[in-house]
Amino acid sequence: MRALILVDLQNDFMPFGALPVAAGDEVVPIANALMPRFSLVVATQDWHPADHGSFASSHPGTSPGDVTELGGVEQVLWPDHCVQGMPGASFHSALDVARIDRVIRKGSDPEVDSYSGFFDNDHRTSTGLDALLAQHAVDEVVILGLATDYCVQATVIDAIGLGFGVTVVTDGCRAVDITPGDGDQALAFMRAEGARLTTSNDI
Ligand code: VGL
Ligand code: ZN
Repeated sequence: MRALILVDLQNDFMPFGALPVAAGDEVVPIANALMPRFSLVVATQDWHPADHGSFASSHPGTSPGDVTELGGVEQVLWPDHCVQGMPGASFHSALDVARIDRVIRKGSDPEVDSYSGFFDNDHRTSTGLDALLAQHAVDEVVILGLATDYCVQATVIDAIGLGFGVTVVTDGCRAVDITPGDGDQALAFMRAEGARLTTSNDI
């Protein structure tokens, strides 16, 4: 059984959002086109408390882009984004949310970030996504969303580690690209780790 995982298709990661991903909105129609082909669609949702430790605003004297440590792991500091209940945390208004079977919220613990849809960045706490997929006898996941170089990569790598067959829909992903090329490098890394890269036409 195959499931579709949509990563963080939220307003704050769109070009008009607080943590903008260039052309991030272009992946929404791709998600909409693919959802009807899957009997299980899961969407992850970055869901931070207002004082989350990944926000530069939570660490006086720092700026977005600075690197620190959080939950015992390296942490890039971000602008405030995807604050629980705020419009920036909502899914893009054009996303066909009626086709989403389950939403997995992540990043709620202020003391550790959660890029992956499966585990917090310290790998100590599960979001429940693994159990949900097991319950539906899923052995293959198809993944797209935002952002390639952070939450997509982390979700893909955890899915591979958990034993799922993983396909990344490359035209359904866009990168933050703090350093130009980060997104391409992330795709190459995912492929090297065992992910299959394809385009939405081939799903
Ligand atoms: C993400 C940075 C911070 C993502 C989430 O969805 O890739 N990136 N929080
Ligand atoms: Zn976040």
